[in-house]
Amino acid sequence: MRKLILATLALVVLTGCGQNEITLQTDSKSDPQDLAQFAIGPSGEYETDDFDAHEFLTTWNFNNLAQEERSKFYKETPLDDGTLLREYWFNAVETTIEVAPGVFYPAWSYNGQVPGPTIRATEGDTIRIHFLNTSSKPHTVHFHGFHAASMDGSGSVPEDEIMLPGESRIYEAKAEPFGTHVYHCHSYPVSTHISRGLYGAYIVDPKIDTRPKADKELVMVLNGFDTDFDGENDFYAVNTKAFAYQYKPIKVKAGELVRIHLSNMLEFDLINSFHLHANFFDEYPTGTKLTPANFTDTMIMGQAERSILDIRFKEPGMFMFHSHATEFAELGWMGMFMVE
Ligand SMILES: [Cu+2]
Repeated sequence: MRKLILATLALVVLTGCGQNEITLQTDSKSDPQDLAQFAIGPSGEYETDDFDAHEFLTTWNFNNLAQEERSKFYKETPLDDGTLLREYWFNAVETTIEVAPGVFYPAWSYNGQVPGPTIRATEGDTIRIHFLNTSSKPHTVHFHGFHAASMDGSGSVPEDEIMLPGESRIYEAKAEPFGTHVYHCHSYPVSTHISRGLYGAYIVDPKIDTRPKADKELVMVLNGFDTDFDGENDFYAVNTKAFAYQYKPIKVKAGELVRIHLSNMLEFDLINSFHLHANFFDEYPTGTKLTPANFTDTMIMGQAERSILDIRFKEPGMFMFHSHATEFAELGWMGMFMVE
C-alpha cells in the first residue's frame, strides 16, 4: 500500500505558469533520466469533494460559511473588558474521508472534517467549546495553551471527564499564550484518537503585534493516514488530501508577505519536516515570540510541534514545498506555490 502512488507510469507534467492546474499525462519518453525526474507525484483523480484543502488554508472561526450557517457553529460576544467571548459548537462524529485518489479512510472527526475547524482568537479572549460526542467512542477536546486542570480534556482529574457517546460538556479557557497551537482528542489510546483525525489548529494572535503585517495567511496541518491499520502511515499530506497543492498549486504574489501557521499532527512517525524550494523564510517557533528565531529553507518538526513561517517569494515561478523526509513527499506531502 505504501508505494501505491508511485506504482504507476502516469507522469506529472507542468503545463506552465499561466495555468492553475497541473495536468496528468502519459509520456512516451524513454530516456531513463527523463523518466526519473518526471515520474513523481500524483496520479488518478479524487472521486469526491468531501473536503476542500484550498478553502481550509484561509478558513478559521467558520469564516467560509454564510452568516446563518456560521451561527450554528460560532458566536462572538464582546465582553466589558474589551475582549471577545468566542463560542464554538464541536461535535465528534465518525465519517469516511478520501485521503488520496480513490483511497477512503474511516476517520473520527470534529464536525465531520479532518483537520477539525481552525480556532482563531486574540490573546486574552475567552474560548468556550460546546462539545457533544455523537460518535461511538469516548472523546475529548484537549487544547495546547494555558487552562485549568479541569479543562484539560485528558481525564487527569476527576472533574475533567472523558465524554462517552452521547455526552456533552463545555471547555473554557483564556486564549493564551499567543502563538500557533493545536487541539486534539486526548482519549485513550491517544495515538489512535489523533491518527484517526481528531485534531485541529488553534491560533492565538498577539494583542500587540509588532511583526510585519502579513498580506496572506495560510493554515497548514501536516498529517498522515494509516489506511491499513498496521501502525505505519501509508499516505502523508498537508491538510489531509495527498498532493492537494500539487494538483492545484497555491497562488501567491512575489514580494507579498505570506504567513504560514504550520502544525505537525503526524502520528507514528517521530519526525516530519517542511522544505521550501528556491526561497527562505523567517521562522517563529510555536509563534510565541515577535521576532523570528531562524532564517532557513528547511525545518524539522516533532509530533505536535508548531511554527509560524513568513515567506516573501523573490520572483515569479513554480516553487515546490515538501517534507524533506522525502518518503513522505513521495507519498503525498508535496505541493507547489505558484508565484505570480
Ligand atoms: Cu477521541
